[in-house]
Amino acid sequence: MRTQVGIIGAGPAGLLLSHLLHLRGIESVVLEARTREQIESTIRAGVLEQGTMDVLRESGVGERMRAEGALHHGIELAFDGKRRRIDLHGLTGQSITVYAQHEVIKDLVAARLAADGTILFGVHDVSLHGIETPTPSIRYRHEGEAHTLECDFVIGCDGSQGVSRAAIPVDARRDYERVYPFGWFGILAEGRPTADELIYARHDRGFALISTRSPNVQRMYFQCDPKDSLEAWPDDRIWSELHARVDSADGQQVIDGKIFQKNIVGMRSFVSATMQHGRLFLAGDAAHIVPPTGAKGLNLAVSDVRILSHALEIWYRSGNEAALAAYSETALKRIWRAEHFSWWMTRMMHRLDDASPFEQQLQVAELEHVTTSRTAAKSLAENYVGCVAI
Ligand code: RFL
Ligand code: PHB
Repeated sequence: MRTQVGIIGAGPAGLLLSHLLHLRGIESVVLEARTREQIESTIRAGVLEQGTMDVLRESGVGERMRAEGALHHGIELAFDGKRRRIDLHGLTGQSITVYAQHEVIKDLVAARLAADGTILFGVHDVSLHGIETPTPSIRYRHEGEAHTLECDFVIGCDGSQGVSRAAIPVDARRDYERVYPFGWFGILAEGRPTADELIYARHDRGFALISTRSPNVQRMYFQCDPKDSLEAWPDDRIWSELHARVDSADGQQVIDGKIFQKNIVGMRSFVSATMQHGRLFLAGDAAHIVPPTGAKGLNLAVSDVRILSHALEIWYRSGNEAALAAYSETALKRIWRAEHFSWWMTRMMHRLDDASPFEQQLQVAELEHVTTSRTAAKSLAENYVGCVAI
């Protein structure tokens, strides 16, 4: 089989890239290891920046997001028994939408299939060939048979566990990494929202986050040991931990409900630089990971493919390689900004077991500062909504 752009991975990066290329008249094929049902039901991110909403809307896949997503104009920071609001819209003129990542995936899959796009689900044994030549190819197995996809470019959108990054020789790239000694325990629960906006809570017992999915389904997380087991956390223990960490002294309480899903995720910061080698380009989690405290991962995947789709369009229209050659450098500026913000939020909000009582007081002092100084709050807000100058 032959196409113009071969894309590995049908996460938000791969699907959106395929969709944006199609709108620019460029053909692509997406190869995905999992089934359609699996990618459409995996629970992950929830917060879309204004820029992400704009791309989805402008490219014609924002209808359900607009109708079913919840527009939030602020977030709350809870610490020392109180809650303080960061007025995102008042400080930046921009807001965020809470709309689940797997709903974005459903919208993108539907758009690609409606346009007769090719997404092959359940492929395996994917390998990359000839990426240093003008005629790269991807070999894979699908429905028991071996195939080769020949293309002009290979785009690795296969997430943090994919095969694409490893195709860049080690002496041509540098990996930067930080692994955090804690994880997040995530739950989905039936019930009404605890508050109108997301609550990020710092407590001596550890971090907690109250998010939402719909008026009847709530998403909550709390800091845990990454090696903890789901069995160690019966529902009663989860609710008492969330109450202990989030309830405020003036009586505002987390609203309990029936828990129907539990998971534990580790926390890591990671950047692979470069994001390009020959005719291979990396986008999204394949190239970088942020801890979820800044809600940046999905938004970075979107900004990568937005830059890449423009650069590919220029190449196909004029043969000019300058934008493609600048892709890695252009994308990495925004990525490092998000890496710093995500690390900073993580460090400010989590219980750090190696922190001295002095450093713990510094966390509270920093929270007091970002919630009382307009300048500091504005910096947090600009980073959170994604409109910071880079
Ligand atoms: P994905 O979504 O991991 O998709 C990669 C796809 O590639 C497939 N794949 C392969 N296919 C073929 N051959 C192979 N060899 C393959 N290897 C892998 C996989 O099956 C998969 O379908 O990467 P992508 O597209 O770069 O998207 C990145 C985002 O998914 C990720 O950054 C976010 O979910 C991170 N994240 C958040 N981001 C936000 O912007 N806002 C948030 O509120 C937010 N919350 C979160 C998050 C991530 C979380 N977890 C689970 C780490 C909350 C959590 C708890
Ligand atoms: C979520 O709703 O899943 C979510 C929200 C904010 C974050 C991370 C995850 O920072």
